[in-house]
Amino acid sequence: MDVLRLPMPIEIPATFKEESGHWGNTFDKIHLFGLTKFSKLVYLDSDMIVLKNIDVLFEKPHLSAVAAGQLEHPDWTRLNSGLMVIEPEENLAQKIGNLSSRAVIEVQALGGNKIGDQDVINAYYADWPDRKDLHLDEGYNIFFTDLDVYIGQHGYRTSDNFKAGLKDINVIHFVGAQKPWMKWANLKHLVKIYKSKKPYQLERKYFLIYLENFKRLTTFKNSK
Ligand SMILES: [Mn+2]
Repeated sequence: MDVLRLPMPIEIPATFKEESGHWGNTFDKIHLFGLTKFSKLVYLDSDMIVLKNIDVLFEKPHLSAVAAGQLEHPDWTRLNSGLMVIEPEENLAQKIGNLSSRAVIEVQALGGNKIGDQDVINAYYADWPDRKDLHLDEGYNIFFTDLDVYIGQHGYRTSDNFKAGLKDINVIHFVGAQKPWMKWANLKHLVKIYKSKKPYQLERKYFLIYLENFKRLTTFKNSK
């Protein structure tokens, strides 16, 4: 496995440094745009599971990504940086990083007090919402909390529940501050869905699939 050491970290804007919590750790993601060692990258967050072969993404143009959650929230038009097709360019990471002050203004205008890499990338690619040619199907970045509604109401399917004419769920994204690999995650998730009024059967099912695979991987590592 090839490990690339990061150059200088990209600093999170001081205005939001205290408030940004786990998002404050995401700014290094911007360095992906400068990895000119590669002509094209398909980036995936580590809080995702891939259910189907997604090699086809290497045929997609720079900044292909998903406006994740848009079918449920029509005003969510910006790209989600959990999965992105990137063609790195010299100095591009720096140029994007330089827009963090504009991102701060945009986030404040929307009443937010947290900032992440995604806000900066969206500030740089401000025309992305109108670039329909870059919008991947939502099946490439589905929030685990939306699984029940996407399968129940928006025409999606998983491979173990094959129905003709439906759209594939290729990648599930475990968004939020509570990640499945954290301590007490399983218990906390149970409590959360127990209190929730929403359907949660598939959300729970895939949360457990993540845990199972995670356990398998860590057992493998420890046995070596
Ligand atoms: Mn993520």
